Amino acid sequence: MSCKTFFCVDAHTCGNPVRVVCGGAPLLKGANMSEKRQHFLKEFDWIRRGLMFEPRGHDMMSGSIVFQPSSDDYDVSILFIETSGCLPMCGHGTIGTVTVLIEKEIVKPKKEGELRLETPAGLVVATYKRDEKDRVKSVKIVNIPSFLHSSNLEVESSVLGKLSVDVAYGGNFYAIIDPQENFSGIENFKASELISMSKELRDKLNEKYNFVHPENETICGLSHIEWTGKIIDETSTARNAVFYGDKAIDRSPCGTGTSARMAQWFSQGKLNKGDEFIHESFIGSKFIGRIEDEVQLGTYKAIIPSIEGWAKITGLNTITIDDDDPYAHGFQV
Ligand code: PYC
Repeated sequence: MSCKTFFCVDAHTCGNPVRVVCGGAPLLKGANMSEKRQHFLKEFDWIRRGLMFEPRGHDMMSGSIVFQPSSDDYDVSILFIETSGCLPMCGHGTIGTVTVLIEKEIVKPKKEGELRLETPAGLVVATYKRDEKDRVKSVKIVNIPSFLHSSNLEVESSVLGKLSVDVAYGGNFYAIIDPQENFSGIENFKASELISMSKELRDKLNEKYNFVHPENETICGLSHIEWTGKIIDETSTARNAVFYGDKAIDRSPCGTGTSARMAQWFSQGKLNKGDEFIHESFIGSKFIGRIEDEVQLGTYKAIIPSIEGWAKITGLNTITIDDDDPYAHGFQV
């Protein structure tokens, strides 16, 4: 019998959970976080399932495991864990992780106000501001190059009928479904209805098309569906409801989903370098996005997006995974 202990700080970013594993991480092999992610998936995925699935987690659970950096170029390395797997990049997860690492003094930044993060998708630079109580007030992350992968792909929904979707990359591949003849916008749907329609569309799009990152073939497959619709607050630019895992709608505006959507708008000429993009989530929480730069990524005209948001710590959580427990490695219903 063996019992493993994980020292976690639980938080949420704009309403979406982030469980940050600060102690108990396995030793991973690999020259960088992308290679270490492959090693984790092969040998240690039970840790993700145990910490994310019921009975220790839930459908929306998401988080990160913190590692020593692979090189002096970084302050810290991060592996993202979620109900769906190990994402190459997670925006709300990064904002929550930075808040935890700074507020709980788990990592001492080389430069005050900045953390250089090694993620499986590449370098992400985070800057943070403190409030008068010295807590982290907000975190801005400069994300990896994001691009529109394809436009107007056709997919048939058994509920809605024929849909036209764009696919964009912002750290994960997103099918963006904007209002159109057969879809009137997220304001007319419950979260449970969006969830029940999303999985079919993701499966069909992955069956029909190939989504592979031009520089890293381990980043492949469409993982998220980003439904859009009318804003609630008139100061916002746009609103979304992002489906992930098997049953989750992101409570935050989704950092990688916001990056993907900014890349889509950039390609459509609706957003330029320097423009701000205030993105509202399904529950009305907000991220401030911005196009920091334009770059070429293979054949794609990409953007470097930044995302700014806030997170709050909700508690300290020492979690055990005991082989003796029939649900040691979690379950999904
Ligand atoms: O914020 O990038 C994000 C994210 C991905 C999945 C859920 N949130």
